[in-house]
Amino acid sequence: MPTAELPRPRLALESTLLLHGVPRESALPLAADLGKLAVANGATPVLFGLRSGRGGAVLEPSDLAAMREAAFTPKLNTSSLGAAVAQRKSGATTVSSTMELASAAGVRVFATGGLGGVHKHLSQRLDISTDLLAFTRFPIAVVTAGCKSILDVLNTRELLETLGVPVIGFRCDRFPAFYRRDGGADVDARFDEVDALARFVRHELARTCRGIVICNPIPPEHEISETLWSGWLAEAEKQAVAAGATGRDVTPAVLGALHKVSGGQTLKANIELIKHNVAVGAQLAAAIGV
Ligand code: PSU
Ligand code: MN
Repeated sequence: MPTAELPRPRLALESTLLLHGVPRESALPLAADLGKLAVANGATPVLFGLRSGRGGAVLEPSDLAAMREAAFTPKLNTSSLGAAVAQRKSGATTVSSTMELASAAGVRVFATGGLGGVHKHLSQRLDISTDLLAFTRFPIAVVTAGCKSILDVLNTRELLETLGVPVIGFRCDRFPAFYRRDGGADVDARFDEVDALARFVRHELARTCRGIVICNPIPPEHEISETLWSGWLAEAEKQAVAAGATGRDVTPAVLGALHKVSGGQTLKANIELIKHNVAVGAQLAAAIGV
């Protein structure tokens, strides 16, 4: 269904976190839970991604099920999206490509888990997610638990500043980092009420035609302690390096290793923070009304 026909307000969701961010068996139940949460909080969920042979970029549950069964579904960012469309390939959209597709469809709010950003030098190469650049190009508000804690969080925050991207705290003063509520840096401004945030988002999108980062920290009861986190991360990084992960495979490899090393605790936290973002994103979309 073209997104214009979907009842408003709409909330965009991305397929990479479902197909690459969580284990295979969690993808469909998580998608169903997110859909229900969006509706319960006042918005129609729209899941973006490409399924070969199917027109448009909106995925139905049956598309997701088929893509989950496939041996491999590539991650598509803004650099690889166009060729995949032209060649009618399947692919999971990341934050950057979902921002591109959703904003073109007139959707104004998108909920994800955590942004990509500046990677640590695990593979001895410069590796910066195009998610950050996408905020300078596509007018959509992205509700996120900050950037992923596997990244160089402080340099990611610096680069958002350099790019002139507004980083807004929803009920927080600090830039969060996924499993951690405080990533060690500030936000540009804080909003505590959904209605006031919605008024700001509406004006800012119209004024700049660029994106906005809405930081929604992981709920305190699901936050992972600093000590546990640093131990797990060190071990997961070792495993990802030993497995030879580079480029687009680094994020899924480190997240996958973390879920194993932590005995499933990072997966649980990951799922909880995504749900929290979808609930807040749907409330924001409902208040904006688009
Ligand atoms: N949030 C999650 N899990 C994920 C991602 C986000 O909770 O897997 C995905 C998003 O799609 C994001 C991508 O755009 O990871 C970043 O990948 P890279 O670092 O290769 O740009
Ligand atoms: Mn990269």
